[in-house]
Amino acid sequence: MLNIVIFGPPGAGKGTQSEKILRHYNLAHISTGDLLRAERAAGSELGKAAEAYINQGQLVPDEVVIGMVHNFIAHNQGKAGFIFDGFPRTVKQAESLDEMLLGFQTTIQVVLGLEVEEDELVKRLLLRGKTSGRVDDQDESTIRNRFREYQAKTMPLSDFYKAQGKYRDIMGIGEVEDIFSALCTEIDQVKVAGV
Ligand code: B4P
Repeated sequence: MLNIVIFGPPGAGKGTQSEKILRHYNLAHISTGDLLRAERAAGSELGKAAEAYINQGQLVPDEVVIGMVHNFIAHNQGKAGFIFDGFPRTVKQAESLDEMLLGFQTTIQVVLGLEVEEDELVKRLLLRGKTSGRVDDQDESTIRNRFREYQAKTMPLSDFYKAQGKYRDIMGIGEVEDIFSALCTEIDQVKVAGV
């Protein structure tokens, strides 16, 4: 199996690149952001609980997200692999993911970290906010709050995966196709090495 984590701050292009990677490598896509928004649209209890966190730019509690991901993996066995987009976002989530995958006799092969500076991210998210209808993309203070959450809780994950020898930095500024090609180069190296 080929299991990839795509990592980076809000607006770095995780969703954009995941769509391309999953088509190219025939993977199942787990975007916790999309799953949470679908729960909210369906009006489920989980979606209602998540809404306030998302709208304030905070992370949703670990146990909610971890349970959701476990269900997704269990219902998507038999795929060539998974691309994890926006998950894990805390060390607790990363540890749970390692355990979960072990239970399914597989592991993460590579973590691709998209590097984009904060001012560019704010521009991208405010632009998306004009058309996406996403409350968390509408104003700069919520967006800056998402960055604070990222710095405090998600950034430490890069060290977690560096310690496992799985982390790769990729420049996330430039043409979407060029970034995709840089990501594929890293993925192909891992595939050739048969990690
Ligand atoms: P997500 O849905 O994961 O949102 P994101 O980080 O904003 O998006 P992404 O980085 O994928 O950006 P995209 O490609 O779309 O999370 C939303 C919220 O859900 C979180 O704040 C949190 O509350 C909650 N949540 C989700 N997962 C969680 C978890 N595991 N634990 C706890 N809470 C969780 O790109 C953004 C924009 O940039 C797009 O408009 C795109 O067109 C543009 N863009 C992309 N690449 C570009 C490029 N190269 N150049 C110019 N623009 C580009």
